[in-house]
Amino acid sequence: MASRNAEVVPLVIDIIKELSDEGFGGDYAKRTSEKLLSEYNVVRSKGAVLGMLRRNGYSIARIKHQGDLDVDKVIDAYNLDQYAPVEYKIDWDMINVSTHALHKILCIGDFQAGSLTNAHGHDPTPMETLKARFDILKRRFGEVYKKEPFEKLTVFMLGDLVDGELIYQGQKTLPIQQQVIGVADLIYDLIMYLKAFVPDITIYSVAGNHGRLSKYYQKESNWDSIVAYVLSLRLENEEGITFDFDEDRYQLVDVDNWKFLLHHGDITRSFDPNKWMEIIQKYKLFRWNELDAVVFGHWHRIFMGETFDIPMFVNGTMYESPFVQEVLAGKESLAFLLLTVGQENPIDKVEILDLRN
Ligand SMILES: [Mn+2]
Repeated sequence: MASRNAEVVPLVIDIIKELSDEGFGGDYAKRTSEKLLSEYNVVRSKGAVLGMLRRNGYSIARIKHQGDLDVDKVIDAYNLDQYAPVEYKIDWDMINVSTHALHKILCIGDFQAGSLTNAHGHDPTPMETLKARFDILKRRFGEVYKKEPFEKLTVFMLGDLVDGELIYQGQKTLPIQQQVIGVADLIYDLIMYLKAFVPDITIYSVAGNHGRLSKYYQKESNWDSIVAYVLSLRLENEEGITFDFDEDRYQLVDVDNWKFLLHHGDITRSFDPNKWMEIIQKYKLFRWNELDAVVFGHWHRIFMGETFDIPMFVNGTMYESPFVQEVLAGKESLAFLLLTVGQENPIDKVEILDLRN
């Protein structure tokens, strides 16, 4: 009977591969934990399964997408000594005019729903402010679509859907239930609107830092995950809509055979692309040759660049933040990215949906 974690990890990986071959959706960690007990008599909770994977540089998404993992090889490959130096450059050339526009990716998030403070001071009706911006987003999307219709849409929800409650001193917000219910309604409404244009929609979501339940960081308890989960249930029976719910803060998702790493983007305290890449490496999450593109939110500022030839995108926001404008001395982008999936490159066109008016 396998009992040490080192012996259990390969078992876990096999089970997850098996489950994804069988086409099961949903909660892989829970199913794996159940299967470990029933078939191998090994007791590991769902949390322990996730923890084991993380410590060994895996995630469920990665295992699902990487059929032929060799545990020992990968652990060797992630040796700390082997970090390559990080290079960083912006390559604006990658933003070309599209040749083919079948499949687009809409990046949304950083709504910070329910914050009573914005760059202009006190906002007594933040959900109304937000709704007005959602209306602008719908209009922009409609304009873009009319110019260049497409058949498939992927939506990346990049976290900070809510502003959270009591996560830092002096934070002024609507009660969390109003944030959660309000933003879930707005996103649901948006998805149904998008569906009227594009009948085939796939949605992925990662949780943000503002979704945490207190000022202390919790990896697994997050309001953004709850909003995403509720949305996945509400959209479950909608024909043409797939919501791939995963509570992991990292997701490696497959879009037309390109592998996109999604993360909220709060893995450093500064807007520094070199640091982001360094940390993605340090976390031993993925090897570079397994990634085709990286997408972050969090920084409220549209950014496009590349490292090791991997394109990287940071999305904008819908929220005029006093923190970004003053504390980070930055100018936020009240705009969302609409990316066109390419055939030769993961992305061969970038459109910016201006949400100002
Ligand atoms: Mn954030």
